[in-house]
Amino acid sequence: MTARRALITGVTGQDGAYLSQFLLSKGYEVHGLLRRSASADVVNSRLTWLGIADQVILHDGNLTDLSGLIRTLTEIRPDEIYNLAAQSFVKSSWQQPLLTGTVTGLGAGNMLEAVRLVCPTARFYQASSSEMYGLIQEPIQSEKTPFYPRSPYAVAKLYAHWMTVNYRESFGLHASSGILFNHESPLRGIEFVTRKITDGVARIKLGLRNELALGNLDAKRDWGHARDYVKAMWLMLQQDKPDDYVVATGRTVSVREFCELAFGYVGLNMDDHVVVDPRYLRPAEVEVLLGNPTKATEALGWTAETNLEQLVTEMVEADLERLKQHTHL
Ligand code: NDP
Ligand code: GDR
Repeated sequence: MTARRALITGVTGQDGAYLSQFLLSKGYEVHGLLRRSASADVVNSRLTWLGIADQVILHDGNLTDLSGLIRTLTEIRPDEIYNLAAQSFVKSSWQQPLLTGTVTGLGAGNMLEAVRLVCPTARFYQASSSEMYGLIQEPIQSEKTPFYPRSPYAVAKLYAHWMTVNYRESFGLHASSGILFNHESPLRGIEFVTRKITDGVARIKLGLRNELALGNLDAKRDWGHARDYVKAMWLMLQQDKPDDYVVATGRTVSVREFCELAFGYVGLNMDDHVVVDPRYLRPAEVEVLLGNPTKATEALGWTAETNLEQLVTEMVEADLERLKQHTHL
């Protein structure tokens, strides 16, 4: 039997790397869309970190280039397509609102068009986000909770989400949307708050720095592990019918509590090191998110396997290790 083929956009990002690893373990032939960079040597560092860089087949491409997407799909003929590519940093979306709309919003539209034209029977996953709930309309958010986006990023994601629903309903595509709450890992981008904290904790512990500047310490998030969340993406595409699912842990904690856990793990007190810097505040904040993953649990058999304490431990240890290697401490 020939191996099933998957195409992942955003393959060089956090989720793209873990999803590649997961699909390879299932025997898939894994293809990834790679946007050209002048720093090609660092571009697939996450795949390298996981030891799978030579097993993923990379194709030059960009979500904003529809003709390129059509050619790539024609060449690969994938069975499953995971659209993970995006300008994904919420804070940057106020600086680059139209770029974010073009990539994160219209880019998903391009991908759906390409699928409709080239391989309409392929299964499609869209990386939707809990940010779409923004100014929350219910204390616990489920698939039925109304959306209220609070950033250009969230507005763009909402467009992509509804295009996915619309292409499913209009053209019968097997297109599913995963409304994923925050998920982190040692491969998280350094600008996101969890990784910024664990990297900061490791630097302070190793005596490389004494201070960590953060923004809103009261914001609360439902944080899980990326390795667990990519399994939910795959499970959605194994169902007979496409649908939308919330993927979350069902527990929310503040940035302050995340800091306490991370500093506490290495025997430090956050109050001795954390300072608030208004530069990291946002024009409009998402104060709290808390997801209800019941549908994913009942329909997909999915649950978060890693708790917050384990996640923090893994991230701090990985950053300590990385810094020790780089600084030869
Ligand atoms: P990352 O920011 O780590 O990865 C984003 C990926 O998109 C990178 O591979 C990046 O490439 C690629 N990319 C950016 N712009 C383009 C473009 N124009 N054309 C092609 N590729 C592009 O994100 P995550 O892995 O954390 O998240 C994956 C997806 O899930 C994103 O869509 C994100 O918005 C969404 N999401 C993430 C959540 C989370 O908590 N992590 C929660 C909910 C949704 P490069 O390496 O070249 O920059
Ligand atoms: P988020 O993640 O915006 O939820 O989007 P991020 O880690 O950037 O922020 C989480 C919360 O922490 C507060 N915060 C800070 N954030 C950053 N980045 N840096 C700081 O110094 C800082 N101090 C406090 C923020 O204000 C915010 O409230 C992530 C991304 O992965 C999106 O792509 C994804 O869709 C959502 O998660 C779900």
